[in-house]
Amino acid sequence: DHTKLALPVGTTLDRFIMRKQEDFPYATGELSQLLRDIALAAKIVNREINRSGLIDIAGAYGSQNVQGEDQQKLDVIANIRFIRALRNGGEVCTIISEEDEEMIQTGNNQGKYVVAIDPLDGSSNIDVNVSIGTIFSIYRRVSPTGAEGTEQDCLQTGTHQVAAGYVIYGSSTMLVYTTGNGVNGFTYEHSLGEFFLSHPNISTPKTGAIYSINEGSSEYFSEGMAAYVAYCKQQSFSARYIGSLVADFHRNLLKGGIYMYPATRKAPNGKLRLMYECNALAFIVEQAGGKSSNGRTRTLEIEPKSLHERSPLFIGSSELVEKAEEFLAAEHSDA
Ligand code: P6P
Repeated sequence: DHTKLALPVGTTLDRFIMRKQEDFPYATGELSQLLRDIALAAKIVNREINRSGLIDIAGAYGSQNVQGEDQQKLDVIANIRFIRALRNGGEVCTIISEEDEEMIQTGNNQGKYVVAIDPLDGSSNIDVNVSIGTIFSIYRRVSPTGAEGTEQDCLQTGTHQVAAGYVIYGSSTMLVYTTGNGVNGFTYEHSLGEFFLSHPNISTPKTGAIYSINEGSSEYFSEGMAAYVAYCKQQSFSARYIGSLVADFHRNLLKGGIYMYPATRKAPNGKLRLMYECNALAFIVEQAGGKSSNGRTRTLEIEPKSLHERSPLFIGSSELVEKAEEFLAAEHSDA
């Protein structure tokens, strides 16, 4: 059998995908191709984001961008690029995107996969040069090939993901993903147009000293939520909240910590979307040894009811998530 080579740092993403495919004797290469299609779109979006500052300058003298086209918002551009890459790749029959109310049929009815994607989360941050990200989940379709994907194909629980990942467009651009055998991070070298393995086998610390939550909403926190935030302060944790989910998640994944977007009186199901934000990050964090829940139920086991449903999110170091769940449970037992 294949010796499970620990591929050296510096391996390209392409070689990594190829070598990992060899670990699956029956793999036919479609998922590998799909991952390559996503990486291609990420490179294109990365270039658009880096140019956006210039376009804005040009935009200051009218709404035209440097190509003389009508200036589109970056999340619209990212959505178009990822959908186009997935459509042209041929492996995906149906996409659900944060940017589109309805399922997107690619026309590849033989495609075996469905992708749920937030093409550019936190795009309100781009104008102020804060890191932003793409988040994606990949499922195998459950309906027979030869026809369009169905809502049932799209509304699978997170435990059915075959892969998930995110791109963070920050001080450097990284692609971090899992196919269920650990989490690996690749850093983009734009002068070569390649992603290189920089963070092999990411494992998140069991505990940490960082908590990420918007305390501007404290007036709307439940008792248990308020009690847990008070606990974090008693522990002298650092408050770190960038307001960009991928940036907050990525920092906590590497350093240890917890990100929370709770249910509040203002947002009874929280704000984040189950299918293309919570589930993807939950798969990644569990593969890295962390935890993710809605405060009570494991995120990956939440039964989706609609494409864009929201879910509260408590995600990060396992001991911090468990402690938050204890505080939230206490409020229910008192009630
Ligand atoms: P709030 C950005 O809009 C986003 O979807 C996440 O990236 C971020 O963590 C969260 O919402 C911020 O929301 O309500 O704290 O401004």
